[in-house]
Amino acid sequence: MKLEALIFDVDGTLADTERDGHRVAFNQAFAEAGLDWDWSVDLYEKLLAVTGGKERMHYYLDHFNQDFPRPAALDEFIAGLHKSKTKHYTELLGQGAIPLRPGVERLLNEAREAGLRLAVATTTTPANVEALLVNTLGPDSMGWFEVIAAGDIVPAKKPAPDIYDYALQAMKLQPAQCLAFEDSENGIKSSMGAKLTTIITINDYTRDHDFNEAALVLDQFGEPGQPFTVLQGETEGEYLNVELLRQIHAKHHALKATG
Ligand code: XBP
Ligand code: MG
Repeated sequence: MKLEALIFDVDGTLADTERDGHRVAFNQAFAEAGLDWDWSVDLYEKLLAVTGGKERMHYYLDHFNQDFPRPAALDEFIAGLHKSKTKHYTELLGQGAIPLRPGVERLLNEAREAGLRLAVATTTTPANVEALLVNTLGPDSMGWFEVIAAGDIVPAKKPAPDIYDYALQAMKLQPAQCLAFEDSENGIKSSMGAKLTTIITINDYTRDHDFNEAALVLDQFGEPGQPFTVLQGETEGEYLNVELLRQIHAKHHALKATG
């Protein structure tokens, strides 16, 4: 089967958004609401076990702040905080706080030139995807992606496969026609659940995650003169480009066919 499309996770994969973006915005929303909740870099690593900002706040209360007197309408309270967090997050990105990771812009451009179809599959809120893309790649970049599957569009967030299944269905593609790009264990559980060959680029929060099922684990996409380091699997080349992606895709499917 021919490689037709690339499906990208956003947070951690396209950009290192968690520590200096989402985490900071959560803390700004908490302070603005008069709460003394403070999500440190270390605590946030534990909280990342749960995807989705609203879900993450529930998890925080259940496991790390059980004494907090919960309002009767807890879901509405959390939804209000989350709305404020999204406002702070998109403002941060509007200030150019978070760049794309190395090789991301180049690879997206090369893929477009080669006629590969592009999609996003993420648990983050749609406004956050737009803020990242528009502020790093320009106002037209939302249109580069045929499908932006994001946030509450499916009720079951990663590690459930639903968000990838949604993107595949919207593009009318089989998983074997695509490659997925992820950075985390919840992410690869989701993409592999949707039967997608997955390439991982790790970051500081995810370097110790289990990526056993990945086709390849790299430290970054890489750039000419700034090669990636291969952490798991085998590949040629120094940076991800369309030719290398086609090779990885073909090799993986040949391996699968021989069992
Ligand atoms: C990303 C997430 C998101 C962001 C916060 O995970 O879990 O929840 O941390 O975004 P992935 P929201 O990269 O696996 O998609 O607050 O908008 O949910
Ligand atoms: Mg991610």
